[in-house]
Amino acid sequence: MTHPQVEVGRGRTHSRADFDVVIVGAGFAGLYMLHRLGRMGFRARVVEAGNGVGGTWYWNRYPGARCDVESVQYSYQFDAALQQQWDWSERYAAQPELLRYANHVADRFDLRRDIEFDTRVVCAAFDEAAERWVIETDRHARLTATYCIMATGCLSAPNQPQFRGLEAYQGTCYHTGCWPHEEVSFAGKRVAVIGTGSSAVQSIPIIAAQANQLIIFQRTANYAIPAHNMPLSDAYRAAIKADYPALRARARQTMTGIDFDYSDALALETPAEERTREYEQRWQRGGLAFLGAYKDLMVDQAANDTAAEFVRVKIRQKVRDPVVAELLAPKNTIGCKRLCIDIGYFETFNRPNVRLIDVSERPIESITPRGVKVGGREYAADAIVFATGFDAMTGAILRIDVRGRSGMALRECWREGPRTYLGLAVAGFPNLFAITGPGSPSVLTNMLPTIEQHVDWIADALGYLRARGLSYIEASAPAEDEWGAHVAELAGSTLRYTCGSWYLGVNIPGKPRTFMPYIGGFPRYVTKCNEVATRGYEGFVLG
Ligand code: N01
Repeated sequence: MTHPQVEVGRGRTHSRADFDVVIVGAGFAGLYMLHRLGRMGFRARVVEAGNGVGGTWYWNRYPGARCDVESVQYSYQFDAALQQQWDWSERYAAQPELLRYANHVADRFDLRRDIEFDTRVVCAAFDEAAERWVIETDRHARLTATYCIMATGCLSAPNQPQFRGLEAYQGTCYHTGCWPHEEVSFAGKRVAVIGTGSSAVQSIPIIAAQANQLIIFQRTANYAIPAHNMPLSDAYRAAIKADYPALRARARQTMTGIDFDYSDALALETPAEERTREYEQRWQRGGLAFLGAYKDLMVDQAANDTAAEFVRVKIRQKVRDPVVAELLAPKNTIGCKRLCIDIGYFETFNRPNVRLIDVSERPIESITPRGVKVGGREYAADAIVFATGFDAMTGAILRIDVRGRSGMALRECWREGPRTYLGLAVAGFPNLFAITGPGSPSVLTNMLPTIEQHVDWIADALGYLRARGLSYIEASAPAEDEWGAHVAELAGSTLRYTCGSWYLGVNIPGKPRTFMPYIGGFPRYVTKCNEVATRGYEGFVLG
């Protein structure tokens, strides 16, 4: 293939790259990025490992998977007609509906023709001489592009702990993060679930209802707030649609980008009875807004203890066996790990076919050919479900061999923890962007608006460069250092360091302990991104 010579920034000429932009991943981030760039006339190509769109909702097909932000907000807002025409059926949409939505968006905006499915990017290297990215795939294809955008997701690299003996296990293994596409039935089976995070909390009640016997191996008990999921009425949907622009505007002003009721009151300045009433009201309403009850819950341990104890009391009321109830009652800071939203999770432990095995003191020794071994005892299982989470925030990017200037490996640059400017760009890696990368609010906010904000910012930046005949943008090292220090300073002021969460990378052996998301809240972050752009991409070097 021959490439015409094209003018690039500073009067340089190079042969034309295959694409202006290669986007890695066709989840909600990749789809919108492709749409935005297409509308701007950029030649963009998405490379996607799965054989369909949807990202998280393509892979996480485990029983009970659903969003924990209300569907009417866990949705795109970039297109008013889409927002008005799509009808969510439930308060928290289940995975099949979310996947239908992703497919609808791909079809509606005619995105599929620019997506290469069943293709995994294995390497992305910046060719300094030609000033372009060379992207290699597991199909031995080689694409070149001026810009490379990682839309690889924050929770998309499954964590499969390497238990001794796993390879000799004779039953069937599943991981919640890459569930089979065909129907899985646990009817009549003895099933083991390892892990009690959000994925386990969602899937355990459903697996328990099918299986002959279910054994859950819990290392750390988790807080869960009832979802009170329900079908949405036509009247409710109509009211939301009439209010959508205002609702979205209100959401943009909150720390999480979610329009719900945050109080400015302090737990420790509120009389105990009133506080309990407040917690009770939020418990009855259900969902993540529980932690919005008081402003000091995530910064003051004594304040946090009041909310934690409220939930522990609820767990003790729900679980009949006091020994099991005590094991299920978390002892750590509520909200330190991601809060779970449940549908009948704790009640499941009252079923006669369900057993809880505590592995907090005595870890799982091995997987035997017949099951799971703990404390010298084997628990037989026909199937094991690994609900063991993800190598979060950095895992999916680092599983690709990303190389910047002088062949510098991103894995090497991030050996002590991820370093980014705004979670969007990395010094030494020109023309590379991450959507919801480490150092941005991402997982602490509603992912859809957060994705849209990043996509819009990146698209605007590329438009800015093109309008000026430039084609080169790179985060400067001082800007990256300053941003990293700011992210770390804010994180240090909360209670988020008090537990071993995936936010900190503690769940992955050998991963550096760094609080990865930006904790300063959505409005503050957006203001900063806008200022950077308004000042001619301050902190970036353009050319
Ligand atoms: O993963 P997790 P997840 N031996 O890391 C345990 C999002 N999400 O897939 O806590 C024994 O939370 C581990 O134990 P511990 C959401 O943001 C959203 O459930 O490390 N146990 C933990 O119990 C969520 O936070 C939804 O001690 C081991 C579990 O496995 C994020 O994804 C639904 C172990 C992993 O929990 C991740 O959730 C699902 C070992 N060797 C997920 N290794 C929604 O509702 C790990 N564990 C939208």
